[in-house]
Amino acid sequence: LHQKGCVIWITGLSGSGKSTIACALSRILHQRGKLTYVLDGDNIRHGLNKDLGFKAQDRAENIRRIGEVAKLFADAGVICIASLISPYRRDRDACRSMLPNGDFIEVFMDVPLHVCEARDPKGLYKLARAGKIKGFTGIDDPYETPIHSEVCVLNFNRILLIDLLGCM
Ligand code: GGZ
Repeated sequence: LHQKGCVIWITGLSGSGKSTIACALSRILHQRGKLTYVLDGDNIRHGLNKDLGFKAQDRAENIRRIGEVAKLFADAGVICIASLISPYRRDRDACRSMLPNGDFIEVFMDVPLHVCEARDPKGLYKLARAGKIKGFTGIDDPYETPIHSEVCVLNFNRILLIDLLGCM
């Protein structure tokens, strides 16, 4: 296998479509003969990171660990797709700085809160609004919008995705 690894870091609110795009991206790259691996925040919180909650410090540690694992995958020549809310700029930038220039591709799911909230696939926004989940991103916890992301996804469809990845 002669493939250079990298990290594609997908950030955005809950319900913004991070996992969907991560899966689609992985499938398309596979079809092109690339080796990929998806690290999904929500999944990893059930295993490697099951000791972590949602306070700023725990989110920072969640992101740090996933950043380290993603770097290992990239070192092994895998295109690692990390999909996490990763709400703090400094945590995302810390992951970026672990990789050589150009090997960390930040993808911002630029979906407004009201759209995510209307989707509410798991009913979590409803619970957050009712005060049954405290510190929910976008409701009573911050999300720091990326300023220098490589890719900004406003409206996801398969064609757009293929265009974006034309260079891979
Ligand atoms: C945000 C929360 C919270 C709180 C549970 N805030 O959309 P989901 O449901 O399926 O994925 C979200 C996931 C967030 O985990 P991450 O590892 O991506 O977050 S971070 O990068 O900030 O560490 C959401 C669910 O967990 N969830 N409580 N309070 N999202």
